[in-house]
Amino acid sequence: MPTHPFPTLSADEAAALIPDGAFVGFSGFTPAGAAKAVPAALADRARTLRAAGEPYRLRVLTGASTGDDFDETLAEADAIAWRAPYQSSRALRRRVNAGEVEFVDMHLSHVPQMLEFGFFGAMDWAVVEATEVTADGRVYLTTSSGVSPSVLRHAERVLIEVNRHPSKRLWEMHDVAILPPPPYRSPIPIHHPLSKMGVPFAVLDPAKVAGVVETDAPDDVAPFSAPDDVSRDIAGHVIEFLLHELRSGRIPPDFLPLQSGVGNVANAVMAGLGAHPDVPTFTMYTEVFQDALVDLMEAGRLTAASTCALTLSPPQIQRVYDRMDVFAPKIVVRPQELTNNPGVVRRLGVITINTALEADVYGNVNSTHVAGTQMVNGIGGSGDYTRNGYLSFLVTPSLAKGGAISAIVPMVSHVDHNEHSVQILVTEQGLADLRGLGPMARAEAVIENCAHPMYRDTLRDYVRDARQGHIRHDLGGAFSLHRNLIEHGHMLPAGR
Ligand code: 0RQ
Repeated sequence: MPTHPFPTLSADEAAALIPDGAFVGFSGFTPAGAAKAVPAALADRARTLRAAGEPYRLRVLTGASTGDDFDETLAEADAIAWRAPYQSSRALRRRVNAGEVEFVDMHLSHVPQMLEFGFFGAMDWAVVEATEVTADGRVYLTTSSGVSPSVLRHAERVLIEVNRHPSKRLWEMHDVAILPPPPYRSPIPIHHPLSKMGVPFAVLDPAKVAGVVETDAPDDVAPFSAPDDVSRDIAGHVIEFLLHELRSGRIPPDFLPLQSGVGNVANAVMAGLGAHPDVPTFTMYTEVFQDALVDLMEAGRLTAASTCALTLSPPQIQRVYDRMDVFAPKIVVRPQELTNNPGVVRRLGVITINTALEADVYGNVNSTHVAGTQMVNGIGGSGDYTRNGYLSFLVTPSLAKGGAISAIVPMVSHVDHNEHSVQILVTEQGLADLRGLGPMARAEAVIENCAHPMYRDTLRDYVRDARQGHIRHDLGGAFSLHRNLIEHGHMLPAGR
């Protein structure tokens, strides 16, 4: 029996309320906590209306990426006109790169405050997943916080998806706060990953609730595959370096909180750190709590985690739900303007590990655009952390596409993290510690330690023959590897 006074709607009835062109904020930070029933119904509505010759395309804002049943479904139905701030869907990526969807690639920490400042204009609708909504407007969020508290506050009308599947005890992990606009901001009272500063629910004006859609489904999170040799080698270099820093006293004996991006390399690093006998127990101040962390927390290796989302495959989230007495006191789920807050990341001294697509010999990093033009996913939270980390690692395999692509290039074809933010670059070949190095010493460290041997001569020649300056570049040849790739399918020059 519902405990709220709001009308219960079918997903189709809910979707019918949202008009063409609406600006809609959805819950979801990765597939965790994403709205599940209404997006599919919106995609159906778009297809039906298009068949009748009527347009139906929305402006879509979420916390970060979502699952296949959200972005993929909406993009396949051509129901998205504008999208921010991050995505990881094949169909949506295709439309973004074809120029059919306007995509705004943003630092995730900026999203809530941009809503608060009015930078996106008025938000028409919010669709947010919850375990419960109350008559007085408390919304108990599910497996992510993301941008949900902000869209609930700013949207003119709201639909709540009440999902029966997640544990009703998730509220014990949530800490919701929205920063007021400047100039009335006080210091953020987060001094430890488990500090709490808000309340365990989001709030809205109950008069805005148009209805509740009931669901009963887990998040669509795929389990991680076992790390491959390349991921294991990268993880090995990161761990060896962290141990060296610990022994040298540059990391305090009780360690510092860690952040790691999504993906198999990140998972391999975390699993490797947890298994290493010389690494002390540690904490995390991160945006995504992934599968490997459940094991580490159960084993007592990971003692506390602050996150924006519990991005866990169904078996792993079930383990959390089955032992809430163990997990709830050790995890805080926060909105993204706090998990990714530059000031807090710097205050806590977070060690950050994120993934690059390509890096140049001077340490600039491209995490988003293949050959400078083709969007992959977006910058996500990697910039929030990299710029402000105590130690900031960027990791990548040295080769892509069977060696046709070198991840180390003379000049990146797009810049997400510049040389001023990137401290340590790691591939399976080795690690370049760029701290305190000028451009020429950086180039040597990156080429000799990180580039794949088959590309080293080409990169050495580039630097040697480039125009003398503080940074050596040949503006005519800086993208010759990218040009080779486009012209004959391989970055190496003909004959090498
Ligand atoms: O393509 O799948 O077709 O083979 O890019 O590469 O090696 O599988 O690595 O899945 O970790 O993705 C940077 C995209 C890496 C991701 C990026 C091709 C490669 C493959 C994927 P295929 P891998 P990953 C936390 C922080 C930015 C956001 C971020 C990302 C595909 O990590 O989006 O860090 N990061 N957020 O073959 C052409 C190159 C290439 C290349 C790899 N140089 N040129 N293609 N590929 N390097 C998350 C949140 O913010 C929520």
